[in-house]
Amino acid sequence: MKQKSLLEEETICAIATAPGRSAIAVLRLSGKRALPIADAVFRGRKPLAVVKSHTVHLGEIVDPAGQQVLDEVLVILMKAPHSYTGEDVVEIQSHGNPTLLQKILALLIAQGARLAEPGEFTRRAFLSGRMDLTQAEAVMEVISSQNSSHSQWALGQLKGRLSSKITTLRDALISIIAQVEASIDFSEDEVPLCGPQALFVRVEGLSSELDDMLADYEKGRQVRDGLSVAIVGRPNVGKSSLLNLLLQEDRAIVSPFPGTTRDVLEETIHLEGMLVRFVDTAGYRSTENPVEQEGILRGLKAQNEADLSLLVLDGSEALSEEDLRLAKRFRETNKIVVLNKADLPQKLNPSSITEQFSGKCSLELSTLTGLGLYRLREEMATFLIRTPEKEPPLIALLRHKNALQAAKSALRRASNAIREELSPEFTAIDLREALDALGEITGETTLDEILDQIFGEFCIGK
Ligand SMILES: Nc1nc2c(ncn2[C@@H]2O[C@H](COP(=O)(O)OP(=O)(O)OP(=O)(O)O)[C@@H](O)[C@H]2O)c(=O)[nH]1
Ligand SMILES: [Mg+2]
Repeated sequence: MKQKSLLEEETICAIATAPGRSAIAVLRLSGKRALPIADAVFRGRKPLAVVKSHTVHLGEIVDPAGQQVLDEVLVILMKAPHSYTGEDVVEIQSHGNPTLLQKILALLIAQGARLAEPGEFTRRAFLSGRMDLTQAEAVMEVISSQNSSHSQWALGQLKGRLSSKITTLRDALISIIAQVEASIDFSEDEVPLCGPQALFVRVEGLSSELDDMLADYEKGRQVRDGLSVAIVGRPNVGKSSLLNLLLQEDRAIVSPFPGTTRDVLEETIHLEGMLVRFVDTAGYRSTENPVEQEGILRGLKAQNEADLSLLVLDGSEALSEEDLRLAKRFRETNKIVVLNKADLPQKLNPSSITEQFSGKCSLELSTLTGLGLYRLREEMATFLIRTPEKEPPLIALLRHKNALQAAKSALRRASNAIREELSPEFTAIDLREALDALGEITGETTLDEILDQIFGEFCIGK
């Protein structure tokens, strides 16, 4: 990605709507020459150069070379600085035909516009100060969100929930730094300074605010990534059959041969309005086969990361060594034991199994007849639906978590320096490091490579 100054010289264009046929599609132009470029191909009642900002105009797209009319369009004009990018922006609403769109795009490029890179419109919005980095990231989150709590969270971030929190923290930190730096340059007789004890309390106060935000990360991650349920158990108990039953489709291979599933298989379904990712895993057993061993390891990893696990047993058989060994690997509370094959004569009893396996509950199921499915769905929903938080979590992105942790370590070093009564220069260095780490979240101190990475994940046209 080029430097800011060069970037701003160029006018960019892109198709902003999804590929394929649609009733209407949108092409976007942004930059210093957006108006003249659009005027060269647009024939309306008046040239765009003379109309007011934030107005809509009906007209035609005409190839300036042969004067051929390509389409009837609506053009929306948003002049700098009151536009998404902060630059002059023209949006062309044409008919949603891919060939036609490519032709209009080619006309804009022939007039001097350049095809935008992924996320370049939003990057310009960030560079011109229309939004900070957390808000730019939120744009992508709004587009990619798959459930209502994720989109609500993303919208909050877009409106600046996280930015304003980080700004408050940075302001508090700047005021502490000012105190420390004043104590380097002046004596207490010259300016009123707060003593080391008061300084220590202020740094610790900030540090505990960072702790609160970090504690929210796991909740935030769940809001963003959705919930996951791992289906685990020894071979042949019916895990893949259960996945197929939940999905109501023949997704995973089912066979009477133990060791059929070798890799993790993931599919998402709606459960009481929540999106839940179900992960079918390889049957757990001792094996010399390296492929199967790898599959089992992946299954255990999925189980560790899952919000809930379904430990599947074969109710028609006595408990085996493998059932018992696997049960030991579980955290106490996050499993439901499923006694499958309830259509066959039973050897296991649900209530004694719940006790023995310290699970949340045990229930009988037959993937063959569907018996017990309704209750299983109910139990999973009760487990997974938590009372909605009054305040959605502030952080959900790993990048934010890492920066907060870096800020926190720097604050810890600053606290130690104050407690040990080291020279204030040391405290000032640590506090400045914390300030930079917080600035990375909002984009004040973010390296170009990181910006490239963030905006590179956007779609073209956004
Ligand atoms: N009678 C009966 N048979 C079942 C039931 N569920 C699964 N089976 C049978 O049990 C066998 C194993 O089923 P799978 O779903 O492949 O078992 P799995 O746990 O995924 O096995 P691996 O992938 O080898 O770990 C198949 O022959 C299924 O038809 C059930 O509820 N009742
Ligand atoms: Mg299987």
